[in-house]
Amino acid sequence: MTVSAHLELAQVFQQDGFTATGPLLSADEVEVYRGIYDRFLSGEIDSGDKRSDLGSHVPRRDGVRENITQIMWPSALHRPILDLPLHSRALAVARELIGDDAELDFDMLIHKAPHTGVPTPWHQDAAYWIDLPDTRAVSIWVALDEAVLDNGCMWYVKGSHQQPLRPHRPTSDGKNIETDCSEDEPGATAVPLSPGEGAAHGGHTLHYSRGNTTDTVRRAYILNYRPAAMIRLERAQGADHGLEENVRKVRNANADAGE
Ligand SMILES: O=C(O)CCC(=O)C(=O)O
Repeated sequence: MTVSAHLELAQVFQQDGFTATGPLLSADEVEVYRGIYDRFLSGEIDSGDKRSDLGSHVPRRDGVRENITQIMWPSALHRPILDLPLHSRALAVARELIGDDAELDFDMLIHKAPHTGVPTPWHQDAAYWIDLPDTRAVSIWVALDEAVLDNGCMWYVKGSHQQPLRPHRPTSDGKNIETDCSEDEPGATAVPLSPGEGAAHGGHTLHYSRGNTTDTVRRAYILNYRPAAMIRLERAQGADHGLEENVRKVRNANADAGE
């Protein structure tokens, strides 16, 4: 990408609170990530209690393991991911968008199986996080499948990053949070993506995705960045998005299994 294209990306991000990033992975690279992703989904790569159902506020359909599978910290659970190109490319984009001091805060997988039909509730990521003096943050959502309206491409609300954080309440199962918003909200914009393309949003940007009502999977790899000093501050307060506790449990389970 050229210098002016990066500048433009940063301007759109500042103005709207989100921006499409363009392609971050080639078709061949997408295949490699899909292979690893499916090993996580099948359980071949153990994710311990880092795996949860982001859609557990809705009863599960027969034969569906989770409504929305969320796996935190794939790069810590399976280190070879860090030798693949996405982390360095997404880091370069994050630095263009929020500054040269950006580092990876955490990564995650969010998957919507066919016909699960459960929307990701409207929320602002900052409502999940501890308060920090420097609120710069960016989340880069990378599609590994064609992401369209009916399988749950992301929606963002333009300009919502400049408004105060909305009140959030727990979802009905108490495991996640949601806020009042809808696709009719002024500025609400769907961002369909092709496999390998990304979209970036800030920590205060309202977002959501529809449920997957199609025959195909919707796999996304998500990388979150914030200033290195703020990550240190988070960690000092014990906020690591589940890294230590869960990695320790998986390591212990592997040791128990004789690995
Ligand atoms: O993939 C989704 O449906 C939701 C993603 C999300 O909430 C996020 O990336 O912060």
